[in-house]
Amino acid sequence: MPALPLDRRRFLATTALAGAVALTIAACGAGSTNASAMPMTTGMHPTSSPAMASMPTTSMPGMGSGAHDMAADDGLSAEASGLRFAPTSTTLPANEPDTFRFQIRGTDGIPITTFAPDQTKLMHLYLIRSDLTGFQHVHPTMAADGTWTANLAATPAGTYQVYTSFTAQIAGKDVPLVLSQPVTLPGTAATIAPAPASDTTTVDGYTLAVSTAGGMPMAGMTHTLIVTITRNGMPVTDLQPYLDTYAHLTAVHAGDLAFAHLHPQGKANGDHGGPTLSFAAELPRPGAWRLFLQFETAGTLHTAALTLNVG
Ligand SMILES: [Cu+2]
Repeated sequence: MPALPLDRRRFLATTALAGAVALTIAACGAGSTNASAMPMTTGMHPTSSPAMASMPTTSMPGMGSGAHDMAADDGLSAEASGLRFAPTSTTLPANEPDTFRFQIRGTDGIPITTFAPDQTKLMHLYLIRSDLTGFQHVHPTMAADGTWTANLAATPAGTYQVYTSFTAQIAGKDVPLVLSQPVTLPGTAATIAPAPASDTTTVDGYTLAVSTAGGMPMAGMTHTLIVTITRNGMPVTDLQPYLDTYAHLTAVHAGDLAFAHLHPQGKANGDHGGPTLSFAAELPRPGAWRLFLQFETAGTLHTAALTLNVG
């Protein structure tokens, strides 16, 4: 990955609003400089309304494990805080399920093997296509030697950014980071035109409406993002816990692929989340942000996406 300008390093503090759950966003702002620059991804974990309403709000929890490393907060660097994201290969076969292996190594080249869970997982991996399609979010497993294996679904050819989000434990200290690398899946890659901005989207029969208090969000300012989920015009109230919350929101910035990541601190409680999920989000740069919202009902994970314009 190319070195990222520091001005893209933004720390996004996300606080779940209505739910009163605090979310932390690792802002990803760096712009790719290579020809196949990838879009930015911002991840946010939304907080569900009712169950979390009584949770205290904490800003910038860094997943509750300490401050994020500022240099890595745009998610576009492969190395930060003395740790390096080292994939076995940065080329993967297209159109077939595959495994992606990597290590998180220290400056001495030795793989790190101690990690703290974040949102119930030791490692979160996101694969996002440079045109902001092809979103995958999986949880790799680690072998004793520190080699992580992620099972990826069949993926179309193209250029992707692979983000790893984790909290390494180094000398007794938690080091939360988002590191990433470009990965190529050779073949004919059809670029999909960017989706126009919209305040609604549908997935699997669910309709998601996104509203922002005060109109269009402005870059660098904290806004409350409210997502309301309905089905056939009726409020959805049977969201199940997914990674300890009722939804997971990832945002990628079109043009520079900055990755922002929102982690709620509150935990979901029972299969009755919804219909409203609230986030406090600060998006560091103007332009289009692609939001990927994941939620679970009846044991099925749904992934919705929409484009949000930031002024
Ligand atoms: Cu995850």
